[in-house]
Amino acid sequence: MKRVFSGVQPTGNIHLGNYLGALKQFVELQDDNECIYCIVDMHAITVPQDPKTLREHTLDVAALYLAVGIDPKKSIVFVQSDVSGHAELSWVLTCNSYTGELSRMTQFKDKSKNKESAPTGLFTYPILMAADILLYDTDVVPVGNDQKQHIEICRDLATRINNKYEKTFVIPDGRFLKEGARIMALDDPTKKMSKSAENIHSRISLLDEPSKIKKSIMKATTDSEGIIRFDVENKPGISNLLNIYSVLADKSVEKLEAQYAGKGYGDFKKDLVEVTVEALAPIKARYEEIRHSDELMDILKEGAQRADAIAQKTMARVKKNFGLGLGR
Ligand code: ATP
Ligand code: LTN
Repeated sequence: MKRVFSGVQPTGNIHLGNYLGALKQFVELQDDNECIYCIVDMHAITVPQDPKTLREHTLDVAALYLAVGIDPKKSIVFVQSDVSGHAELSWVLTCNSYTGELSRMTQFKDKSKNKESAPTGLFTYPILMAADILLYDTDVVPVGNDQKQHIEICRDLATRINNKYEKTFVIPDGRFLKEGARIMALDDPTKKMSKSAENIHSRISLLDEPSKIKKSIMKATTDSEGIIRFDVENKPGISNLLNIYSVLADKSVEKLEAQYAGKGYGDFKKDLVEVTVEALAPIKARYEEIRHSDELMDILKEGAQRADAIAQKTMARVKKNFGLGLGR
């Protein structure tokens, strides 16, 4: 059995992109692997957060994890800040990293662009992420393509430390999404669907009402050709919608093209609204059931205890190999 670890930030608006790109894989992996899924609230505070909202969003993501099918009997689900090893290991890794390699991270460059000064946490974000992964002797990290650089720096840090000190860490592999599986924004299909985009119709959030889903899909940008054909280059809008339809209805894009031959975008979109509402309804129902329950709190508490037991073992090994503490 391989150990799988991944995390999602509690920043609200979990959307179809997050679901199809990340959460769906999490669910599929739990049958054949030992999975640990985290809500990375300490990553969220790399940018300013309102404390109340942050906690609500943390519980929202936790409930969504369970609602999409992550099973706490199979997987460990917990909140990052509930296990102190993340912050501890992060410091040890920080002392073995270079400002040069962190400066090359595109996420940092993007997020600090045009700012006079950037928060240090934004700069060291990849180190905390490496700590998340290495703390659990992780073999596989399922993430979106945008995280490739972060996985690479995690592997570099682990290799560097293993070469310098006794072998301390397992070197993890990223499990990246196929390029085609990236869900694009509905209003601008050249950009990825994103939590932070201002236009709410650019995304479909997992908890959107049917009327909102309808509006967003009917408004989605297409092209003037009027033919339902998959062609990302020339028809990014309709290709994105075909992609969404295909995964939600579990039908191949070719089948859909055949099914909609001679039909217009209006018909296609109407059906996609139905497919989407139907796919999200059980997720929403389960979410409502569990979001404010004691069950959710119990699952997260138990998850943190199980995660902490693994984390403590790793930290004992790290401290021994680095000569930290009393050594007993
Ligand atoms: P933002 O949209 O504000 O940049 P995010 O949606 O990427 O944030 P994260 O918490 O960083 O939010 O991502 C959670 C997971 O969802 C990651 O594995 C990420 O790669 C994946 N993901 C995010 N957006 C998409 C998308 N449009 N298509 C596919 N996967 C996505
Ligand atoms: N940076 C990731 C979230 C994240 C993560 C992790 C993913 C934080 N720690 C550890 C995998 C493993 C993101 O923005 N998607």
